[in-house]
Amino acid sequence: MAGLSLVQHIILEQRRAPEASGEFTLLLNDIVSACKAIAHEVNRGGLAGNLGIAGSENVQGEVQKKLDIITNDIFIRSLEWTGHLAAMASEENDEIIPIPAHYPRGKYLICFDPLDGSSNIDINLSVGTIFSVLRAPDGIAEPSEADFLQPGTRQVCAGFCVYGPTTLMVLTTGNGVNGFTLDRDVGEFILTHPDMRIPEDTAEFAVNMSNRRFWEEPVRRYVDECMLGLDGGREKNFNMRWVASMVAEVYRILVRGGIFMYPYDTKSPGKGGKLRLMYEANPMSFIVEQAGGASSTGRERILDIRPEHVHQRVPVILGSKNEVDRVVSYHGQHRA
Ligand code: P6P
Repeated sequence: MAGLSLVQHIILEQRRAPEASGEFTLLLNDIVSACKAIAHEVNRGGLAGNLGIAGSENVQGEVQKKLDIITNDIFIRSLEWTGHLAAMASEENDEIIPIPAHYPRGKYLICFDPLDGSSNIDINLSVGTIFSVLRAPDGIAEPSEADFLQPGTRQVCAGFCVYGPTTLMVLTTGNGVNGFTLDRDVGEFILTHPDMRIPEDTAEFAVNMSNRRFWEEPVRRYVDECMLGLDGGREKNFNMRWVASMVAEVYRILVRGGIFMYPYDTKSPGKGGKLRLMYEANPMSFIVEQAGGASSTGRERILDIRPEHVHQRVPVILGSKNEVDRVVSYHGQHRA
């Protein structure tokens, strides 16, 4: 019920799972603490000298912002000592992050993007943290990359924190999706958006139109029809949004519906897409499906993909079910 703190909500959920050991609850609490610390650094911005580039590149070959590094360190330091994780994987780290030998290990793995949309930092637009929790294989003291390569259907939890006008945590553990707003006066996330549901229909699409010439035909057809609306055979006119921050786009879709696309494009053909499967597409797909939406590459359900490496990229088409289904049907027709 609305007004519960996130911790209270997690504990009540734990009580519904009689086999729960409580370790997962403690891990979630540690993730929440990390996101609170990140929210503080993001909101400090220029006051703490946190803006601008760090003068380095990450494994993706992307220029790192100072806050990319700061938030990555916060997430790792907040979780490595807790004894709930067997290893971590971060967008900012090429290799799997082991738990230091002097800390106990736990039974979970976490994949995370510490600051998604960080190109928005210097222009004061919303950014966020995305995380995905998997079970570590039993009896593995030092998990390797291969132990992370589980399909998205094996996630035990997925969530994101969006640092915007308010700081909001969205969470699913497989029993629906709940949104929590950070009450800075008491330092707690409070349940403000219980049981979030995505409307099956929408009149709002989100895509980076500057890539149109690089898309495959089914995506071009779908977007062109949205642009034409009633003049192009669709039953309504459409509106468009593009924030260049996936957390902000997905949150908007959870609140009022919509379709978000970062489809395959020939701009970087070898990459297989822009967004990363393990710590962007999979957690967001778990959340979207739990809220009644759909998430596909255009050719397959994202949660069914068997990962090949931890930084793998995939095309992403997610949001209101009937619109995602339409894009998928166009891919099928195009193949025929
Ligand atoms: P573009 C942010 O870098 C991100 O990974 C997503 O959050 C966002 O949706 C997308 O890339 C923006 O990409 O090419 O429009 O800058």
